[in-house]
Amino acid sequence: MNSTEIQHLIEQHTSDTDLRGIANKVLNGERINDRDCLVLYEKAELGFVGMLADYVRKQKTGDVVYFNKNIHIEPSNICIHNCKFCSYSKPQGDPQCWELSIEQMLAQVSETNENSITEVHIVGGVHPERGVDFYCELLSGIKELRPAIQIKAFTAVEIDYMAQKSKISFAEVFSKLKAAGLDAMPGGGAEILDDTLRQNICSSKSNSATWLAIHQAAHENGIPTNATMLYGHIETFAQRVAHMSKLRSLQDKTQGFNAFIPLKYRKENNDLALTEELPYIEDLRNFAIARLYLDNIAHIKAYWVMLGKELAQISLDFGVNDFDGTINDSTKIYSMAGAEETNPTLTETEMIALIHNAQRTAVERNSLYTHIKTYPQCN
Ligand code: V47
Ligand code: SF4
Repeated sequence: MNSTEIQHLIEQHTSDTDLRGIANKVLNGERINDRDCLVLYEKAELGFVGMLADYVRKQKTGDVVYFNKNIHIEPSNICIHNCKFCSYSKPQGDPQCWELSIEQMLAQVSETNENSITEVHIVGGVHPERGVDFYCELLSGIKELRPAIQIKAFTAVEIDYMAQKSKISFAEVFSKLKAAGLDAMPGGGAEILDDTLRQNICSSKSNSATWLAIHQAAHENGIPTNATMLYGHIETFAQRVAHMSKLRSLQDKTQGFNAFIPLKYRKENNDLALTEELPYIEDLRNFAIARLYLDNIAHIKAYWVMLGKELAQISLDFGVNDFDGTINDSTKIYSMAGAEETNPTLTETEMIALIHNAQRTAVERNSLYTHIKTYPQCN
């Protein structure tokens, strides 16, 4: 639909003046403010935000849906923190904990066929005995084995611990990791950037200002990053808006965020012990509202492993333009929390079919969003 058709529909079906005003802003290419965003969360129906988000997505990135070919390496699930929503971390000595040696992790990379992946994604628990030198050895080992592979690694929480353990600044941590082969950073550890809420759900880990300072330092040192938002637990709509507002302000300064990734809280095996998960309609509304508010972040990513393939495919009509990677059954973070995909893997052909079946063009990208190959739909 073009903007005139959308305008016409809204005039016919929406009497709420706040919602009409927000739609006008979006269709005129104006930025919506925090109050507008809260109004959308509180009042807007899925069809309303979906139609607008689809329009904005088309303007920004056209019909392209990005994916990449990657594996995840999870070095250890031993963690000094004890976040209530985490189903993954275990204390040292627990029968369910693991810690992989550098040799074991390099073997995971060697097992992939040459040229079958372009990215290794590395995230794990904050292991008390592992610091920046250990991780530098891992990164340089991967680059020695496969120089063309890009490495997207470490949440801000892991970077915070590396800096504390070695008593160096975030910039110094990035300089070492970059020299060893770090290309980009994932968006984990953000949860909700509200310190009162963090005290309740993840009290010991990096606070909001630290998370933001680490991403700013990454951007200033030439490392692009992603940003996540863990939603659907005990946060309010206002806290979601404030979270995205902090990300939007930082992005105005640095332009260093590549993608925003809403992560739906999954309830199995964790101490938050909520009995309900959000209905799908709320996941879709959340994607759409994020697309409307985060006007300066190019990509909205649906992490299909957590959402399931079908919901991820539907999300393409609600502002999403990125599907993350093929993953190859290499992550446990979500399966342990009750995610849809218990053995997540998609072949390249399946990924392309998922995108084509949603009438979109599939584009393989690398970690920095450089196009590798376009797969147009064959009608
Ligand atoms: O920070 C932990 C989340 C994150 C649960 O940047 C949970 O490309 C839902 O950040 N229910 C780590 N979520 C994973 C992550 C990520 C994943 C994929 C791609 C990228 C990227 C980043 O997982 C944590 C936390 O927010 N998480 N427990 C749970 N029960
Ligand atoms: Fe540790 Fe991350 Fe789990 Fe928190 S979410 S306990 S930081 S692994």
